[in-house]
Amino acid sequence: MASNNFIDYVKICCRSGRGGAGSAHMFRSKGRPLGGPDGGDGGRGGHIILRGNKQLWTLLHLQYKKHVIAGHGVPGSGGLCTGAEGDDVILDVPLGTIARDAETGEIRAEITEDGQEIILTPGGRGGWGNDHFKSATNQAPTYAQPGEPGQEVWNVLELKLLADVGLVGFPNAGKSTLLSVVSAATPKIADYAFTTLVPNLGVVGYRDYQSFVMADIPGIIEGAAEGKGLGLRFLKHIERNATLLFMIAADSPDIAAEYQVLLSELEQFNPDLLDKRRVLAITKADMLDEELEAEIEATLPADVPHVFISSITQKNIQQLKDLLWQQIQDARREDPKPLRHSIWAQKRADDDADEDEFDDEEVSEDQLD
Ligand SMILES: Nc1nc2c(ncn2[C@@H]2O[C@H](COP(=O)(O)OP(=O)(O)OP(=O)(O)O)[C@@H](O)[C@H]2O)c(=O)[nH]1
Ligand SMILES: [Mg+2]
Repeated sequence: MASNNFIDYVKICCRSGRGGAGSAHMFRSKGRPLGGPDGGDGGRGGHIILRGNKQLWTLLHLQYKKHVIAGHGVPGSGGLCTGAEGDDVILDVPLGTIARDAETGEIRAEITEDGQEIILTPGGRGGWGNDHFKSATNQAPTYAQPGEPGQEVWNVLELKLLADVGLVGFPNAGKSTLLSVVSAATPKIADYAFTTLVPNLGVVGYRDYQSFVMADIPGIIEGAAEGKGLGLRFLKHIERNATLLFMIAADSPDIAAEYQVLLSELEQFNPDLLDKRRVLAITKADMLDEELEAEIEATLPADVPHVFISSITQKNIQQLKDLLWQQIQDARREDPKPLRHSIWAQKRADDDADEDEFDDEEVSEDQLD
């Protein structure tokens, strides 16, 4: 994934089409001088429609699209002819896109499924022709309705990735390395802080050709809620994840304290994040001997399942997957809907059949430096 092409926020002015006016036409023909009203209705104005597209994973294609304008409806005409509808504009967006009114912040649409269509800005209704208004006391109305005007609304489209597991940790904890080892993703990895600047997604192959989606987001540091480091803006991408995998390096001076810092930053961003299922991974465990591991284990928080892993030696990677899978299944049982439509899951489910040896994949030297 080209990292600088990840756009998760765009603001667009949407102008829907005006409805066509109804016609006030009177029927006339030889032998029927008083033919009566036969004005047709105007066509409705064009809608602006959001459509889910699982092939997309960013809003990049909308970045420079500031105005979207739908067509106007055509007025009705004599002979009870209804005017044509205005042309709709369809905006394809990735799954997980939310549309808000830019002024009020009100959520107008949320796209979670491929092919799902939601009218974001409805076109104006077409006016009724005079035929609708004839009655016993007014058999030849000369009145017809004008078309309804269209709407002009500034909308914000925001993408919140739909993944099953979100990686949370300080910079350099080894998040991207883990993603590169368990999935086919190739995130940038280096031994300096903030290597990852935009989220990366990877599909993790699991036993029996199953898979789940993991999202690697930029590292969080103490004070991120006040804007330190890259801030918390990327945390929105784990808001809809079923499970959070906290990752803390084994060489951290105080693992329990670091865990608390991460929790409190998450809470400041959105307290609901604390209701999610959590797993704690102590990374880089290849640097520990058994004695040290036991010593660290005694200090770990009791309220969260933990596992010592090493992405480099593959230590406990399968155990970690088992643990995550179990949590994902539990979460899906509780709330089956939102995570079923993961962006890549569908695509990779087909590919997975060819990848039996996926779990045993060796980490290549290139991936690690
Ligand atoms: N010894 C050892 N080193 C590791 C392991 N996993 C990652 N590293 C090293 O730790 C450094 C940081 O790894 P990254 O995966 O880039 O860390 P990150 O958490 O993605 O960091 P940011 O993107 O900056 O937030 C790299 O030099 C990796 O080679 C591991 O299991 N064992
Ligand atoms: Mg990284």
